[in-house]
Amino acid sequence: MNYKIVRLKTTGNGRNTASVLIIYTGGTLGMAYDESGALVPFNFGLILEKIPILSNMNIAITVISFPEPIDSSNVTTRHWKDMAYIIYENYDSYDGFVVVHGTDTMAYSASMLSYMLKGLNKPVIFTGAQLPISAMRSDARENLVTSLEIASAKVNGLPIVPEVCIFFNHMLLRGNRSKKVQSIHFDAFESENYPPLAEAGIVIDYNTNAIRPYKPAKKLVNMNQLDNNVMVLKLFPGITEKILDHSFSVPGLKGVVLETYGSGNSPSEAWFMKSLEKAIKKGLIILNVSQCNGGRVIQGRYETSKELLAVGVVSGADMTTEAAVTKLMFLLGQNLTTEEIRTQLTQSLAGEISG
Ligand code: ASN
Repeated sequence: MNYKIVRLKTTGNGRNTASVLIIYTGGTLGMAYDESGALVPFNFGLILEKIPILSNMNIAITVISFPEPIDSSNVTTRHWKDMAYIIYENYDSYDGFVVVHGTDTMAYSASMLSYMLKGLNKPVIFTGAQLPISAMRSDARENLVTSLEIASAKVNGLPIVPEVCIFFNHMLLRGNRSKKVQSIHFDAFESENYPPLAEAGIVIDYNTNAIRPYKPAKKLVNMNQLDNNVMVLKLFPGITEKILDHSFSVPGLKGVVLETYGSGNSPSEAWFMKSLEKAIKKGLIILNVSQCNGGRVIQGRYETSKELLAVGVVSGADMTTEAAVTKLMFLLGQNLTTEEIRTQLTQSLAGEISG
């Protein structure tokens, strides 16, 4: 693929304490107004013109751009493979990575990368902005500058945050625990079921107890086999048998994330349970996550979820939908048996689920 690579001239060049690779995929952060007033992706290699302060950082910064920057609503499995490939190929040459990405699907991409980059021991910080970099009140500068600082932060020569995260509006969150919750305000992301990994105020205050520890001797493996024959089905009062049955019989469908109510509840009517049971017997994997942002699925807590357990629905516990659907695609791509996938769905691959 035809990536554009640009080394930025930072003052520290030669005396830099760390090196970071920025992977520019697109999104609002990297947009600027053209002559007609429309927002278009700008040449990210010229980022120093937009944020001159970057040149004062003691970090050697390299930018690699997707040939065609995308709005993150257009992200596909191919883009995840590209991101993972770029990190894998450049892994030994940099202390950390910043992925500039649109906010709309950032939580999906960060979740997927956390599974694909097995054995990761370096920071991979996703960031973006609610307002384009050229807008007067843009949040782009703060988000990008602090992400670079976090991606290069070390203590005793070891990275402070050796995992895939999202940095946005002063908060560093575990990527596979995050969710976009705001489309207007600057605090776009939340991680309801896991504490923030850091908060950036006058200093960056790291929550070391919550951060995945550095694992000596771990080697990075690029697990790039994915299978996207999956879907997310959100329950709503009034859902019909026909809709459910048809959804489960989509040719090639292998896995469904079922978004249930509250702590994992669903209608308990016979036709509903029969439809699930039939689908599971056919080999479909159905994973139960809650429509609530906080809390967890506890199958069997209420009468209305007891039967889900009995028919073989897998509990997604406190996983987000974003972490769940990407985990299904990831596990389905790994040549595992249905039973192995069902088991691994309930276990933590990269800190996405509580034990
Ligand atoms: N539509 C944009 C995107 O996700 C939204 C943003 O980045 N704020 O690419």
